[in-house]
Amino acid sequence: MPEITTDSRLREVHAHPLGRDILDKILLQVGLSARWVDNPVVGRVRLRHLVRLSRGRVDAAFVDTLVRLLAAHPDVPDDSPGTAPPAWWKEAVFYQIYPRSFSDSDGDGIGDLQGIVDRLDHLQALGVDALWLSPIYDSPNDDNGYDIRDYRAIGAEYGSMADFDRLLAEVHARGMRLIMDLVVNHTSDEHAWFTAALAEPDSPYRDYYFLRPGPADAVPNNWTSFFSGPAWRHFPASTTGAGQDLWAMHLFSSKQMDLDWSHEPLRAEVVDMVRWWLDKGVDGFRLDVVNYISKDPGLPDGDALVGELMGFTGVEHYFAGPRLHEHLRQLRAEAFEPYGAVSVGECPGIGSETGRLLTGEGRGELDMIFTFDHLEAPGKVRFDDYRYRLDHLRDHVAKYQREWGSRHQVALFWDNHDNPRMISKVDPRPEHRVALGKLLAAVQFTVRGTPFLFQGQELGMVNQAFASMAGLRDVESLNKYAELRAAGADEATAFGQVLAGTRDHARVPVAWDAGPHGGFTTGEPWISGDGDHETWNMAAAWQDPASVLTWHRDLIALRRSSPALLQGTTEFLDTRRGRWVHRRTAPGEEYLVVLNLTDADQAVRDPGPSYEVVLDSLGGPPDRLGPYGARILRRVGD
Ligand code: TEU
Repeated sequence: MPEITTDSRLREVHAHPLGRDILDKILLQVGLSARWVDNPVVGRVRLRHLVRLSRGRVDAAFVDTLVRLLAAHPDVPDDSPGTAPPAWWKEAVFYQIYPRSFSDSDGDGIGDLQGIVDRLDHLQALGVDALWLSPIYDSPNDDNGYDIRDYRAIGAEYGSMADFDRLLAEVHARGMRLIMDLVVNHTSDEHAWFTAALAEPDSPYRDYYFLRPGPADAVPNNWTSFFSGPAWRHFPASTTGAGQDLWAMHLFSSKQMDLDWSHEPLRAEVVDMVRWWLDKGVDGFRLDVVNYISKDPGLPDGDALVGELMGFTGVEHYFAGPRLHEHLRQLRAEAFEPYGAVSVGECPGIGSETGRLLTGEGRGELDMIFTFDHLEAPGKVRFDDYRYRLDHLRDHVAKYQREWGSRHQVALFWDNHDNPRMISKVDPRPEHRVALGKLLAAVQFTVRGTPFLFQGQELGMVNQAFASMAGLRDVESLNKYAELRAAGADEATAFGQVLAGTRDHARVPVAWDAGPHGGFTTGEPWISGDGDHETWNMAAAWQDPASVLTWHRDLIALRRSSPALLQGTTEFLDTRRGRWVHRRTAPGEEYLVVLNLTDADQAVRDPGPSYEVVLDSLGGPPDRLGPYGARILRRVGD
C-alpha cells in the first residue's frame, strides 16, 4: 500500500482500505453516493488542495489527521478464499437477550437469569443455536449494566452466580451455546479500580484510566460524549486523595470511565477476567465498542469538521486507534484462542475494508464484527424522524455479500438494544407489520452470514408509543432531552426528537402472553410498553401458523437444512428501486429470494415451473408480490 501524504490524490486515499472506509462514511453522513469519488475530476484532487478548494471547511488539521490515521493502518485485507474448516459460529443463529426486559421470575419487575431458564424451551423451539446476554454483571445500572462495577459478580437483580451456572448448564444441555457481553472500553466509576485510582495518587490503578490533573475550567480536550456533553468529568480536589483537581475521560455516560489500554497491567487484568469466565464454560463474548479501546497518544483535540460530520468531536482519535490490531491480537492469543472461544466485536464507525482487517481468517483478531452503516439512511442519524428505505439495506447487504468472501464472516443484525425497531423505521403502519417482520427475516436468514436475532424480533415487536419522557429510562435519551431543552427546544419538540431515536423502543419487556404486562412480570415492570401484548404475544404467535414467529421458526429450520443458504454463493439478480431478488447456490441446490421493498403490489418475474415455492409471506400468483411481500423458492427442475 503506497504511503499516503498530503500530496496524495483522493483516488489514492480511496484505494487505501481505511481511506476508502473514511471517505465512504463521510459521503454516507452527508447523503452523497460513494460513487462520488469515482468521478475522475474528484479523484485527481490532492489532499493538500482540499483546504483551498473547500474554502477552509476542510482544514490542515483534518488532512494531517487523515494522513496519520492511514499511516497507522497500512495493512490490506486478504480476500483469498478461506481455508479454515466451517466453524460453529458461521452456521449458528444467535439470539440477543437484554436480560432486564426478557423474563422476570421473582416479581421485582426486572428480568432475571431464572426467567431466561424458564424461556429456554421457547428459544429451542424457535431453533436458535446460541444466546448473547447483554451485561448481567454487578452494576449501578447507569447504562443498564454497560457500566460494570465487578466483572466477576452477577448483578443481584439478575440472581446469583449459582443461577448463572445453572443457566449455562441448561443452555449446554440443550446443545446451545452462550456468549457474554465484554465491556472493557470502560468501567463504572464505582468499580474498585476507579475508586482506588481517584483516592490514592500513587495507586497502581491510576494508570488504568485517563486521569488528568487540572482545574474545572481547563478540560483536557474538546472530545464530546456519545451521551451528550464533554467526554470528561471533573473531580474537585476535595474528592480526590491527592487534594488535586482531576479530570477523567468518559466517551459514554459520566459514570462510565474509559480504560487506558496502552497500560499493560490493565490489558493483563482483562485477559485474566476473560479466562475466568471461559474457565466457567462460556462460549465466547460480544465485545462492546471494542474498536474504541486504542486512543491516539496525547489525546489531541478533535477536528471541528469531523465533529460536525460525525456528530461527535474527537471520534477520529479513537474509532480505529494506532494499537487497535495489536491489542486485539493479544486478547485473542492470550484469552480467546486457547479456549476456542468466539469473539464478535461491536465496531461503530468501522466500514467494510477495516472490518475485513479486524475479522479476516488468519489475522488473529476477531471472528466477526457488528458494523452499523446499514442502520440509517444516507444523511440521516438515529434521532431523525424519517422513513427508512429498504433499498439502502439492499445496497448495503449486497456490498458486504460482494466484498466479504469465505475468509470473512458477516454478522447480520437489524434490531438490537441500541436502536428503534427496524419494522417501525421502514413503515409504522400496523397493516404492514407482519409482512415487514417476515421480509426482514427473509433477508436475515437467506443471505450469507451469521444472523443475530434480537429478542422480540421473532414476534414482530415495534416501536412504542411512549406518551412522555416519564416513560423513558435510557441514560442516552434522558441526557439528550436535557441537552435539547438547554439549547432552547420546547418540551414537545425535544421529546419528539428523542422519541424518534430512543433506545427504549427496543428495551420494553417481551410479551409472553395476553396477561398483565404480557406475562413478563407479576410485579411492576421497570419500563412499560404501550400495551399491545393482548394481541401481540409469544403464546398467541405460537398458535398462529401465519405469525412472524412461525415464519422465523420455519426460516431458521430451512437455513439449517441448506448448504446453499449456509455457505453457498450469493448473486443479486434484481436491485432496481423497490426490488430485491437474490439467488443462493451450492452443488445441487438453488434458492431464489424475491422481495417487494414497497408498500404497493408489484409485478415480478414468474420464475417458471423449475421452481417451487417454499415460503411465501402473502401468497398470490407467481408473477405478482403484495406489499412488502417475501417469497422463497427452491429449484426443482432443469
Ligand atoms: O453501544 C455503543 C454504540 O455504538 C451505541 O451506544 C451508540 O454509540 C449510541 O447509541 C450513540 O449512537 C455500546 C452498547 O451496545 C450500548 O448499549 C452502551 O450504551 C454503549 O456501548 C456504552 O457501553
